[in-house]
Amino acid sequence: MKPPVLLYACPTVDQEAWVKALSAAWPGIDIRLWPQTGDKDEIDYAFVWKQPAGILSDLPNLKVIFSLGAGVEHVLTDMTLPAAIPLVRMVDPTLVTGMVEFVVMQVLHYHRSMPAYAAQQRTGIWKQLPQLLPSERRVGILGLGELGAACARVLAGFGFDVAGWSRSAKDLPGVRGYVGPGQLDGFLAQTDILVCLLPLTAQTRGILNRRTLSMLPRGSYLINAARGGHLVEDDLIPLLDEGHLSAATLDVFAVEPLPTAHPFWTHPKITLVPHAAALTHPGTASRIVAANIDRHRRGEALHNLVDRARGY
Ligand code: NDP
Ligand code: OXD
Repeated sequence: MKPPVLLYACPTVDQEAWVKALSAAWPGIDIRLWPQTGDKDEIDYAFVWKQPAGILSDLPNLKVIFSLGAGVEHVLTDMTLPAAIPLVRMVDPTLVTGMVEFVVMQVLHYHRSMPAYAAQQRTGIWKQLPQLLPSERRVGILGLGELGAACARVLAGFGFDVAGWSRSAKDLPGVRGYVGPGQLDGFLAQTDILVCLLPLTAQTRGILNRRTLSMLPRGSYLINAARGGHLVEDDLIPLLDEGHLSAATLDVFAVEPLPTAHPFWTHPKITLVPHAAALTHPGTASRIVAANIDRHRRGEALHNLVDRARGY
């Protein structure tokens, strides 16, 4: 069998590391770097991140689309995407570990009053603040999938009072489950630190807005490591300025890179990270893509298929 031909179409990602890793994962793979596609009839697979719209619609022998990321809204926004071609998202233990590290780091940062200590340091104040037990801090995670569930497990292991919200019911030890739109407000009302790890879909776009964030108890915290489209950006700063929210960590934004004049850059209660909560690692992820290509070529079922109707 001839080696697979893979179209690499990730214009905003450094291609050198990926070409090296994909070539190591599948020696002999024929990688075409978009826009240099060569003969389009030869392309079997596409590997994409924010690919320009339309570029996958005229590849007559395209068999599978692989997303570099766990989230796939960046692929699905292309209305010309061939409906019958399977779409596979990134599920990689390395990505999960990265997200767990990031979320736990931010939860601990707020739990242990680090913003308040930093403010005290700036003004030379020596004062010990009350130290809550983890069991006295309620962490609520929106989305209990690969990433949310892993974060929930580790936070529960620290002894936090953990709850999660998902579309279908879960049974995670030490994690109180809330399901569907009807239980969202109840979930929010009992959350001191809210972590968003939802996929961006028609149902979840704008879910972090003035109404929902106002349901959180006064003084709570927000960590958004999912997508910028989950947050109604104009609603956040008034809630921070009024003190309803104590602080927010934002890894993702409606427009990325975040425009230089955006008020989030300088707001004292916002910790800002450039979509780096969990980066897909070329080495491990390429092996996962290669294993899936292998499966497909053997006629076996693909792993991590996206349900296009659900949007994730
Ligand atoms: P999964 O698909 O594994 O999990 C998604 C979770 O969200 C599931 O528990 C699902 O519920 C729940 N969910 C989806 N829609 C709804 C809804 N309408 N109401 C309630 N719950 C809902 O995704 P991952 O955990 O792998 O990734 C989550 C997101 O994290 C990605 O889509 C991506 O946007 C973001 N991400 C961000 C990164 C970063 O660096 N900032 C890195 C990687 C991912 P159910 O289980 O019932 O289906
Ligand atoms: C992802 C991401 O979806 O990096 O994996 O945001």
